Amino acid sequence: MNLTHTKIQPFPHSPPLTHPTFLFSSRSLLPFPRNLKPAHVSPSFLYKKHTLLLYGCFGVSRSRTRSSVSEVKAEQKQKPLLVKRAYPFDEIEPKWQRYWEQNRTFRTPNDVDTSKPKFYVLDMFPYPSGAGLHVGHPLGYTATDILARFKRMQGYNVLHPMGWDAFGLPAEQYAIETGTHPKLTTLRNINRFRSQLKSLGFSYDWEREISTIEPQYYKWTQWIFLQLLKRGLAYQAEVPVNWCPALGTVLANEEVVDGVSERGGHPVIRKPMRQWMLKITAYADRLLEDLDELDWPESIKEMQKNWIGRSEGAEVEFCVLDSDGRETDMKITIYTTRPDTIFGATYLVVAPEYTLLSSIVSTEQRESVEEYQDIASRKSDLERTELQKEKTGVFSGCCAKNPTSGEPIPVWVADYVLGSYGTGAIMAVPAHDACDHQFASKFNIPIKWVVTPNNGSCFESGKAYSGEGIIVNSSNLKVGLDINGLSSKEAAYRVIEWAEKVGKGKKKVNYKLRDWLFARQRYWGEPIPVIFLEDSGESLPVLESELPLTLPELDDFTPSGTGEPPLSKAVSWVKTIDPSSGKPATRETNTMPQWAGSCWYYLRFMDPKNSNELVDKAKEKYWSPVDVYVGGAEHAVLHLLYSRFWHKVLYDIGVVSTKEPFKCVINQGIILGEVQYTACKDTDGNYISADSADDLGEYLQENISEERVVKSGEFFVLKDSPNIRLIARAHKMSKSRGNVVNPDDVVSEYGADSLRLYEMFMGPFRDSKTWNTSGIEGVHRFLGRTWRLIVGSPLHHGAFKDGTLVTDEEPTMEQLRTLHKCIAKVTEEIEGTRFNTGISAMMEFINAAYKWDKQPKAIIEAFVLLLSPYVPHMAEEIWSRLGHPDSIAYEAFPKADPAYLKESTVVLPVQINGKTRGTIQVEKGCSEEDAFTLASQDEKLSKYLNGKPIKKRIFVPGKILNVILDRQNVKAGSIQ
Ligand code: ANZ
Repeated sequence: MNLTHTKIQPFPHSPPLTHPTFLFSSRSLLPFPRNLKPAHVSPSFLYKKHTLLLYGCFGVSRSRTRSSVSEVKAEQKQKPLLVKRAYPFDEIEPKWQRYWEQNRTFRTPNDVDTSKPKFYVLDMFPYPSGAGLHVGHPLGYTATDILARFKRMQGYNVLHPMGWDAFGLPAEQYAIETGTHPKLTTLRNINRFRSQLKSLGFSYDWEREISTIEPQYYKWTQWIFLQLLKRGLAYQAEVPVNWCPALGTVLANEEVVDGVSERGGHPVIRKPMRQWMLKITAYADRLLEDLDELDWPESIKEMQKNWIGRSEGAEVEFCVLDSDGRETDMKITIYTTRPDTIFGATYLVVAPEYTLLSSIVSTEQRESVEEYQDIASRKSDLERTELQKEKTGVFSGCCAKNPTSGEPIPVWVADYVLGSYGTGAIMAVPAHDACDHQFASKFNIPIKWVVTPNNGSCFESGKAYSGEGIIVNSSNLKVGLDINGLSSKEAAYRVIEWAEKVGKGKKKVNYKLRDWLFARQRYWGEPIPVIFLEDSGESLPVLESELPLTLPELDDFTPSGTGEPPLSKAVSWVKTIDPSSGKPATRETNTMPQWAGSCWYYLRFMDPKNSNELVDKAKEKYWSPVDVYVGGAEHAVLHLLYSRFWHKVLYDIGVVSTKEPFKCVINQGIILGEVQYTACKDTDGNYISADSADDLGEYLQENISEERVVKSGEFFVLKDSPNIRLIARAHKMSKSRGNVVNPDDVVSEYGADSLRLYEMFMGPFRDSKTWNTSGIEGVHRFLGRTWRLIVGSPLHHGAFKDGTLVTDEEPTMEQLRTLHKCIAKVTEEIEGTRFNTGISAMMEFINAAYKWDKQPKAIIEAFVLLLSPYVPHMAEEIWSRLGHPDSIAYEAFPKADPAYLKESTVVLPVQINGKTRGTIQVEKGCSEEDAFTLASQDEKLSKYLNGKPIKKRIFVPGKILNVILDRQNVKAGSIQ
């Protein structure tokens, strides 16, 4: 059992959970070759496995932890409400939302004053799923909203839009099941999402709302496709897809689990089909190089680098031998990153789909090879390349010649080599590669050591040594190559030089990045604007003037059963005429993948209604790039890589002015469900402590209700058996676990401001955190306290007062200092996106203010301004009660005055005749005379000074006061 110890301080003194550790297995991102690296972790996989396991826990009130707010509600029907409405959020929130809407408060005008600085802050726009908003959504959205509001108050022109990534599979699947048009389902979901977002008070400019399914939007998605086509960056190719014969449809990778369809469990095979591809590989180097200048999380940059997977090596030709061992004209070209090991290549492997395979395979071996190819076609690349999987393969019946050693070596067919990487063929060096070693050991192929470790250590028998070192057993004077004694690096260089000289190979850079498969056999996507002439089959682009090419209406969304996309059923739409030749033609029936619309939406927000251009040049120049882009880590690779690719193409054709679309990307952590407790039991049903369960080998688990749990030190234990430690676990929220928290419920019970503030206070923005009902009660109480401080306590019958309690008094020095300290901290923390610690500073302010007998208006006003990006409804309400007729949204954010930040007094050591006799507290600019007077009045020091003749005073301002007494005139012993 893998348990993680996490020390966490309880809420609310400090934000909970700082560095959680997740349990996940790694898997490769791409169909990788053999050297799977641990960094290759699929982000989506991370999310699937999101479970947080801990002994110690955080912020969990013993009395209240429930799996959902609805459950809390159900319980509250039986018992009186624990938390009363701390302030009238249910009245003020809808009131201010209406105000903002009616006054178009957050509209960013088309003609902004471009002499002012700009701030473009963007959320990754959501797919409007049928489930509505999840509490995970407001986490990122609140953060961007705080930034947007903060920057507006600092005088920036802010662009803060929202839209919908609205094409997608679920709506189409729902359409197949129910016959409801995907557009209807999608629009319904959009409406729900929009009203949920509005209920949270986000300051989006709703007049810029866009949706990828609107023809006026996808007109430009299609236009970009035509530009790619024009430049040879879109092309057609036969590509293997996941074909499910039983369902008669092509499936997306995520719809295939362990070789069968996710729905129905039918076998899925890989079948070549005509597809549209985008040549992202042409941009591989630029996508890699330009990463360096981005202010993105290092982890994302690393994932993108791994995904692009640049490797330097060589291609070398191995000559195929006939059955008599004579050289033929056929060559097998391999790709290797270790040319230094070439003398150790004791066999070749070609992928089952290697194009030349059928021409080299011997008659005797043909049947077994074909059988093997068939089995391999049913496996995913991932299954094939798993390091732990036992290697399989068949002999092709033919041999090739190692060009360096001159020895004949067998050619095998094995699925651990992929047809899609390098050349689809490798030289296998079993002494120095783990996969080759496993394979050679299984099939009794010779293993030849050609690299010795630099440290002189011996090889571990039964294992490959894959490191670099000094070359041995690598000389053949007949071919003019001797690399013995060289380092791996020098040897690799020498081998490439030799291969180039004798015409048997060359240096080669390879990328793992593949061209982007851009066609889907689906209805609910953007039509690809291409037609095919009926007579010649030639493909032609639809004229730009004919865009948008709209999606035809369809009643039957079921797959055709032949692999033809559903759009082929729209017969009258499919049949068309080529406008330039007048010849009959048919339309492309594949549609674009969901990634297409999200590749460039950030540009459209700059100019959403433009019908002549994708985006107006001047507007693009002003608003680009996006300054802060916030979203989930699951988009670390695909979305962010695809949009960078399109952006670079648009840059090359002069549509955009920056090389990169997103200056700064931030991933918010995910929110896990409430903590659940489990006890371990032995097979007789006795409880055993979680820390000793592993020793048992086999044990049972039982869920424990929170009432039976108590915290003991860092751990959770059974209340009635404190020696039994429990496992405390937080899982990803999911319907099946019943731990989903619905934001609507939280808003109706505590208000949107409480939800916003809680999500920001849960912990560091980028970390994952667990939901905790008592935590939201905590922030709600804080808001209630704030309200009571400024407005006053509720009247005895529960109603809330009008007006405020502030006074017109001049603030005291202490009040000014407290305020300016808070301003400085809140400003610094918003700028550093450390929202949780900014909130702590505001909580400290309120604690301090409760000790004052008067609340001067000047102080409270500034505080309300600080609060407003976080809890805008409450801030607007108090602001208007303070006598301001306009919204708080464009008021200047307070600036901390350094004069109030400095500590004003210093502790000054006082020496008498060179000996420190005490200290005095003085104002910073205090004069020598004042310091001396204070010292003479000090109880301790006075007895040394009073009435004594003074010879000299040495005063260093702020540092020391030294008094030298006139010893001749002092009676002996009087001052010792
Ligand atoms: C011989 C060798 C010896 C290799 C050795 C490695 C270690 P990266 O760095 O990922 O580019 N390879 C090449 N093409 C492959 C394919 N289509 N399927 C599976 N494996 C393939 O990896 C390049 C290395 O992966 C190449 O270097 C090749 O094995 C293997 F001690 O060649 B090497």
